[in-house]
Amino acid sequence: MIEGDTALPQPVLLINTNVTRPPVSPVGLEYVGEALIEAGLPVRTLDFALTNNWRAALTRELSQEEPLVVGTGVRNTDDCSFVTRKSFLPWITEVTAEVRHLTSAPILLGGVGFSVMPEAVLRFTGADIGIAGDGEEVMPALARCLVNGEDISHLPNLVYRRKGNIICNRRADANPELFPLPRRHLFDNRRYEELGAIVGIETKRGCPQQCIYCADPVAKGAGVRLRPPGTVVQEFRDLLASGVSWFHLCDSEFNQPPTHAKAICHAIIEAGLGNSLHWYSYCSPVPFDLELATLMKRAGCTGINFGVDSLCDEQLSRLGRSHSVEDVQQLIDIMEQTGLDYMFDLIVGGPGETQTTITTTIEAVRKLNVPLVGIAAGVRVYPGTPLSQAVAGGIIREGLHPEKVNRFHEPAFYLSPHLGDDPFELVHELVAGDPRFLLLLSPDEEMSYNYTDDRTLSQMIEEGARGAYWHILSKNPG
Ligand code: B12
Repeated sequence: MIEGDTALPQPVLLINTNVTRPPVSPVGLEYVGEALIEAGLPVRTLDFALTNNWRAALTRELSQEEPLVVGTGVRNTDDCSFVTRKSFLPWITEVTAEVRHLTSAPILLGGVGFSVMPEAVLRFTGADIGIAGDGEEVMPALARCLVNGEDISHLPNLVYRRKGNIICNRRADANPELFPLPRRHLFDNRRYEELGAIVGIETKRGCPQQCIYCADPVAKGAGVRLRPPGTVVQEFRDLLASGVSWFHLCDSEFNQPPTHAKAICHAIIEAGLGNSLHWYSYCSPVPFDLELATLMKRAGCTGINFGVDSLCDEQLSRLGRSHSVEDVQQLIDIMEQTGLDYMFDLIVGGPGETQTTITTTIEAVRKLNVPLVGIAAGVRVYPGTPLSQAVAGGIIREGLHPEKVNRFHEPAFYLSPHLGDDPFELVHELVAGDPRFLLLLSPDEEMSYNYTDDRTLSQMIEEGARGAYWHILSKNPG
């Protein structure tokens, strides 16, 4: 409870704005909401993904009781596809304006998308405050300050407006061992599963890898912070009890570090949950071994998405990856022995990529008989990454789309200028209709694996398909 307070403070309103289909459940909002409840602060929720008329729902909600603050989730800034470059920020701005029209409560943003580029998002959307990075510790502290009318400028992770400027406070990564146990009752996860979502759950936070393009160390921190396996198992149990059995781990890479991944699998197996759960995860190609793959399978893992990026060693090293093509060959052997379904994600068009390196990669996919491969052509340039630093430092001058990457709210991409006149045609020619290749295109294009409002995927889900979206698409007869 808030010390010295007897009357219950106004509630914090948390809104899920992630409305694309198939849906993705708002795990981040649940985690911050549960931290508020644990601190004795009342929480109300509104889920635009599960309502037909978001304006009416918002008006109804805000006419009931003035909230302390309106927390609006920014799960994605855009779809990260070079082809579509669909930004979600105009949508968040529209929501922010409507909230502003209906209440004088401050508008607070947060979420993984927000954390990738907090300053740009706060500026663009017109919101008042944001939390960049972990929300569990700072959210209750912020709410307390707002209840007591205290200054917020000392709080870590806050981004806020002062005298026409945007101030970004220092980042402080929280320790998941101190988080309250998420009970996962704040949003309707069961309804999400009915609509084909695979419900998110974390076993750790942060990513120590140095991939030059990746936003995960920016949004989540480069230091890995582990959750105790017992609390992860309890969260699985609670979700199972609420009728959910399909999951996607929200770790950047489940196998970083492998010791923790194994400990999580052991805990699930020992709790007797291995046969009740179906879960998917992202993994990096190294470190990975047969013991881990076997444990993952026994613990209910149904499929793995490996961030392989390229099957050309020189390109892997330019992307800052620590694995080699030989490592990937060993990985394939392990996966074949275990019989777990998997896919590889590739990135085409990074710095130094040429027609030759792409051809080498696609040929290796066929030679190694990789069952399913997703290709993203064009690399998203995120602020705070080595790639964006190379752009800012003038090391990279060509290949930028748009040509000037200075307003990060517009999705900006790098595509190697050494790929001929039509890099997309080149990729199409190389994959030549081979159904094992999915491409990051517009959601409804043939072979696309852009999950934001993909009708084929939604249709397959409506007909009963379940699982990770790549897994469902891999079974698409068309
Ligand atoms: C797992 C995952 C998926 C799974 C989701 C499965 C599931 N059930 O969750 C799948 C494969 C479906 C997927 C799809 C997509 N994904 Co994805 N995904 C992730 C991943 C790995 C985890 C996201 C997550 O839930 N994290 C865990 C939660 C707890 O973290 P969090 O949201 O940050 O929450 C914390 C704080 O931010 C804060 N917080 C959260 N919400 C709020 C709200 C308020 C008001 C406040 C104050 C605080 C707050 O508190 C939380 C606890 O500390 C991230 C990368 C990463 N490592 O995070 C990419 C990531 C989010 N995805 C990304 C993208 C691009 C997509 C797609 C658009 C790809 C596509 N074109 O299809 C789709 C979007 C689908 C959709 N409708 O959202 C990008 C987004 C980048 C961006 N520019 O915004 C990321 C960052 C990957 C990357 N590095 O590029 N994804």
